[in-house]
Amino acid sequence: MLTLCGFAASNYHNKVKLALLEKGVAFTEELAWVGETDPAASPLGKVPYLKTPDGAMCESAVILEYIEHKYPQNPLLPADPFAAAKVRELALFLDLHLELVARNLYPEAFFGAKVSDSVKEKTGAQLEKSVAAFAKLAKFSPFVAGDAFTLADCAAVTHLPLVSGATKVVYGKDFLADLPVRDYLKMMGERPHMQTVNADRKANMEKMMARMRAK
Ligand SMILES: N[C@@H](CCC(=O)N[C@@H](CS)C(=O)NCC(=O)O)C(=O)O
Repeated sequence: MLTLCGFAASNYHNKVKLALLEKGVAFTEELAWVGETDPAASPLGKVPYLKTPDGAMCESAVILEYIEHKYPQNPLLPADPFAAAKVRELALFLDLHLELVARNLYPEAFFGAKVSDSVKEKTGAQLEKSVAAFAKLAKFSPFVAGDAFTLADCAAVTHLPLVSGATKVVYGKDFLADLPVRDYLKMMGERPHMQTVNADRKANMEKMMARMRAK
């Protein structure tokens, strides 16, 4: 049995959770807040991490690859190696060039802290380039990598709302406004497993905010 460790307000946790649900792989969840993680499983203290009968691993992209290899049912990657590489390319873009960059804005956008003007400037310039590049790769036809639900959707549906939200709050402009992201998220939000992920996210977000207020 697999155990997904982390917390449901985390976009990376939900990226993996959605993949497990869509593939129909049995798993349990174990609550691990930042600061309360298992250092042997996640040496950087990040979530999510996955406990398996063979041992634990961290990094959501690696976890998705493991799940895909181990449980081939309901594949989240095309069989053709080139098509699969294009899906991975998009998933990596979403993690590395969009989410990780936008993350610099989260303290101000979501947690009531301040981000310096120089960080805002650098992040804004980087995001403009990243979004333009992402627009060239993304298909939204109707899924982010084409006509099938893939692991790139697991990243897109969990990261894009944060990129939109953070840029809207910090710059007064949604950097993804020219892409069909709203329609895409609406369509994805109709998937039953996404509804589970979103309901758990909202409930956990309240707990996380209460924890932060108590500190
Ligand atoms: N590259 C990591 C990123 C995971 C990540 O940044 N998770 C956040 C929560 S959404 C976290 O654990 N932050 C705490 C930290 O970075 O110390 C992955 O793909 O799993």
